[in-house]
Amino acid sequence: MLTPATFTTFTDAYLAVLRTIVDEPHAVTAGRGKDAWEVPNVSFRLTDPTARTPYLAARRANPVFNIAEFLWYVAGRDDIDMIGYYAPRLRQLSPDGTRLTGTAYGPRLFTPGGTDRRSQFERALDLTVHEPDSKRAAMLIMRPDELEDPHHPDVACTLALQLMLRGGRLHMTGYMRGNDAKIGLLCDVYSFTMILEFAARLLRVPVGTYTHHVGSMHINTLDLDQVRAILTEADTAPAAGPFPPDPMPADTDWPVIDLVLHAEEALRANRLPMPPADVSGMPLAPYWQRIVLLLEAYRQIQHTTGPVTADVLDALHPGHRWLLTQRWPDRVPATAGQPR
Ligand code: 5HM
Repeated sequence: MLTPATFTTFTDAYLAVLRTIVDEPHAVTAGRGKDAWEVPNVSFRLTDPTARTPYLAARRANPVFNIAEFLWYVAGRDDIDMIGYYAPRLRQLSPDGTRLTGTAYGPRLFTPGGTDRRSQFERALDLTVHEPDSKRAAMLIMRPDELEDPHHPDVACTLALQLMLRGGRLHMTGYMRGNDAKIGLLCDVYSFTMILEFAARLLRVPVGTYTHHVGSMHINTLDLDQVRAILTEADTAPAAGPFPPDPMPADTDWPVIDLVLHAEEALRANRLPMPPADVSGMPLAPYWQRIVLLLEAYRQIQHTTGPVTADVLDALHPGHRWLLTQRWPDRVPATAGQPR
């Protein structure tokens, strides 16, 4: 069998990867202050890359960070100001306290450069349009110069993302030198499949499959107990949901992203609240209005005290509500986590 194991949803792939490492680690690695259990050369394929969210209470995933990381990437940003607001731990990776290097894939993928003044993303999209069977639509992320300093705190873990238009559908392949299976895997597959879905909307073609190849798939030993709890929950607890699918609207384009980024910046700076009554007047599809409201919920968590307001929680995607309840139980009442 030369092609990877195939799963419909990311949840199934995530649990299979975690279980394989916990049950059959090939190596115990030490390095850069972290011991880890490792299985080298892991690959999987997702047939529905839009089913990208595992609803696992023990994982305590942060849906706000996931969407913010996608927005940070497509905005071509590398600043700690934006991403550190959603994930304070990333501040430690910044050599100068203001910018991230390897972790910031945005400038490498989305900032125009070179003699043609296009981004890698634009070139990859153009290739898939003008040469539909192209094998060249690869966007490179890790750079050779990142290894010049062997002690650099932040070297990109992703080597490349490749787009392939096949059978009328847009597929993506992600190639990573290393992936933290508990934390990074979930966030990386989330943002890469969002980039795939956005690219498919821009090209007006359906989303195909997402395939993930990783050189070193590992779990830090400090995370092993939590991973065992995640696996026990998957084996024994009733599954959360089901939550409705949430496809990105067909008319999503750069002006839509710019509007969402504008709202993101205002909310992060706590310039103004954005209650549903105001957001419903924004020229955005309900999907993107719900994303703005998720960022509003996070503004309340960061900048106010007390429970997140019911009007905002009621307007969210029920899966997002459920995840917020798991992550911030003291700020998001459990009843708000149930689909209504
Ligand atoms: O020593 P190294 O540079 O590989 O440490 C980076 C750690 O962050 C590894 O565990 C790597 O797998 C994880 N990581 C990830 O899973 C890092 C990045 C940033 O590029 C990422 N996913 N996107």
